[in-house]
Amino acid sequence: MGILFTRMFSSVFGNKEARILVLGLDNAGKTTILYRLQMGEVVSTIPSGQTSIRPYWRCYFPNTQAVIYVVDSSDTDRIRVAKEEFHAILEVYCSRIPPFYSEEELKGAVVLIFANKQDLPGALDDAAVTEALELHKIKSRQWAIFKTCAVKGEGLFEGLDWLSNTLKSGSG
Ligand SMILES: Nc1nc2c(ncn2[C@@H]2O[C@H](COP(=O)(O)OP(=O)(O)O)[C@@H](O)[C@H]2O)c(=O)[nH]1
Ligand SMILES: [Mg+2]
Repeated sequence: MGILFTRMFSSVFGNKEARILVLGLDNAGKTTILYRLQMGEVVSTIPSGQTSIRPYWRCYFPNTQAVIYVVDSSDTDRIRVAKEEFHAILEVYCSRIPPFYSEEELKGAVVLIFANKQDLPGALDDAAVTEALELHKIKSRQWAIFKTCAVKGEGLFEGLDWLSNTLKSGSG
């Protein structure tokens, strides 16, 4: 379900270290994206899939500045599951359960959504994914959605630019 990495490459993030959690259903394109971006340091891969492992994500959340949520925009059969997982993540992320959380740890966390696999026929566009994921329900957290095609590397840097600027502005 997720990949955690730190220290995104310098052209986007300067010398700053950022701790970022990449999440999404299996097959969404997470590994492809990280490979494409040649992310500095992939810290760990969280085993995918089952709802039962969801509690373990929490261990990765403290001091995470951003979540990148990757969606297979062509997988309309599972978009609803993707939505449920997404909101479950934000709920867990928002909750304040010692010893995992403090208000401080959560303050800066922003959310970048990649509407991936735009090259595939029938892929939902960014507006449709926004609707399907019910992104308007996100409260008091900065977010943005970008259309991507990870296999061609399209849209990824635009998304990371937004993330970088948002994190730099410190208002996330
Ligand atoms: N057509 C297309 N296929 C993609 C895209 N991104 C990833 N894939 C393919 O989707 C499959 C799953 O990708 P992967 O990165 O392993 O997904 P993960 O399970 O989220 O890590 C692989 O066969 C990728 O080549 C994309 O933008 N377009
Ligand atoms: Mg993977």
